Amino acid sequence: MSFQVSINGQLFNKQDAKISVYDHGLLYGDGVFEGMRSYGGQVFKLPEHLDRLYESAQAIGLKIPIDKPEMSAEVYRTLEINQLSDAYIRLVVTRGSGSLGLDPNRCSDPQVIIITDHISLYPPERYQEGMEIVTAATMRNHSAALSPRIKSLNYLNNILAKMEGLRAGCDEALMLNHKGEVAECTGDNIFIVKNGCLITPPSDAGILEGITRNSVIELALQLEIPFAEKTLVRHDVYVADECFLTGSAAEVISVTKIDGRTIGDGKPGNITLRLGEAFKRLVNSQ
Ligand code: PXG
Repeated sequence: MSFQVSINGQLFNKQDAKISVYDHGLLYGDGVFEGMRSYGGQVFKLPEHLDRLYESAQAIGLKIPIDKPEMSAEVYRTLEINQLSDAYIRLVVTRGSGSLGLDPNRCSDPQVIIITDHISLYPPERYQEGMEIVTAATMRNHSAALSPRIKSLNYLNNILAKMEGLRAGCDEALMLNHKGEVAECTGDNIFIVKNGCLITPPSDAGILEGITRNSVIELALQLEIPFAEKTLVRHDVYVADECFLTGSAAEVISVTKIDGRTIGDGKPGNITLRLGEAFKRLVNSQ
């Protein structure tokens, strides 16, 4: 089935959904995006995703031509047209087409694109057995250069690290910040468990503050699992009892090996499993 894509509120067949080669989104990665999921027809944490999208746009001085209620309605309209209930949703806003020069003021037609499709997850055995990751040599963008809090169309930093992971035979790679502290993975946030305490790097470690991350923190509080935001270094991950990643695409996935070292007993840990199940209940209960 060919899904319909919404561009500025108009629907196009997938193969006809096109934007200009003069769009600064293409020429310079000048734009913002969100990756979201729907479960049973309900978009998980849509208001939070829209807040982050509009904040990313604000941070790069991009005025999104429609407001949040209009955006929300268009997301649901696109899902319904495509008869999708459990879906992956990619919201993209580009700077629009301009001249061949950096000046964003020469772009006057930001493009609002909504793509809905099936989700492509890691294979189920990855969830049961846990995944292996490696630390990438590519450091996470320095927040004073390009804040990782902006979910921009320029994802080369993450792609370069992802390539290192793939080259090592892994699906994800850990990225450190310029101080050598643990930041996050290329498209997921990272948590560890040590002596019963759940720990994740703080937002000033240079991370995208994931919406799944925030949901998992809330679940931990509800389940009375001790939690702390704390600066982590690679050593902390090496000696952790458990480790897992969170993201809209991955949900909650255990990490059982990093840089060739087995984490804990090499199996998804108890707290990871409890939070993974609680997260599943949460997304299905909406
Ligand atoms: N860090 C980075 C760098 C990300 O890109 C996350 C953490 C997790 O955030 P959320 O809000 O999803 O919990 C992300 C999310 C894709 C795709 O198709 C990317 C993400 C999410 C969904 C899809 O590339 N990145």
